[in-house]
Amino acid sequence: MRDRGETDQSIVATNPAHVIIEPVHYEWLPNILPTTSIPSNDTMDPYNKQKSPLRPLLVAAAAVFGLLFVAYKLFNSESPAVTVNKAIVILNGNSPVTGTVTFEQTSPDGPVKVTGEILGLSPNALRGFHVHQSGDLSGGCNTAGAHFNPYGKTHGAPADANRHVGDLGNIESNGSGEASFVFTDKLISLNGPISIIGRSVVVHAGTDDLGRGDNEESLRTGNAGARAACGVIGLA
Ligand SMILES: [Cu+2]
Ligand SMILES: [Zn+2]
Repeated sequence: MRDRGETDQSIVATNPAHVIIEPVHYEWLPNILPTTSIPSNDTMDPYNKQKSPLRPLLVAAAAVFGLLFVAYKLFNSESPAVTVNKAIVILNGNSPVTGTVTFEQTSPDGPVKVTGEILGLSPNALRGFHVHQSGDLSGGCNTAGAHFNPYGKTHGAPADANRHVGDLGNIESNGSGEASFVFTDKLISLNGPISIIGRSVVVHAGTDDLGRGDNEESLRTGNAGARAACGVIGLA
């Protein structure tokens, strides 16, 4: 009995199945269970986006929005259009003539309203009144250049189709040598490529014949004579 019992115990202790099975059984169980149960848990995990089928769509949408934003910024980077509504000229020169002229334009393509108060003129006279090419008065009114003529026309009256843009005709003084006037002109502009801003206004010592003088100078200057006063057309 004693021998048998000892033999039985040694057999049990050295039984390979008994030794191996126990540790293997506990190691495999947790390895198998998680891998088979993870997929359902994974799709419900909001922080694990690596496996989300929406991820490529989100990336594509972000890229499209980014490109649209850049394109929008590029198209809107041009400077905003500024409309000039009013300009002013202070007239002075080598004569007793002084004055102030304002130009007003309510829309960039609309007519311009011209308002003036000029003193020191000959009494009851018509005096040539023009926009000249340049605002450079460094040499007095003589460096203001010719009549502003961006279309290469000949000199004329304000109502003529053929006229310099700068041809504003004559102003008329009263018995005290003062001229107060308001008129509108459709050709001059404070805006766009032929704006008169930065150019000059000249009041002449003589009368503008409006191109009807039947001579060459009439079609250039209207024979308006010397330049009595001038001023640069500035923003008001
Ligand atoms: Cu002139
Ligand atoms: Zn002219």
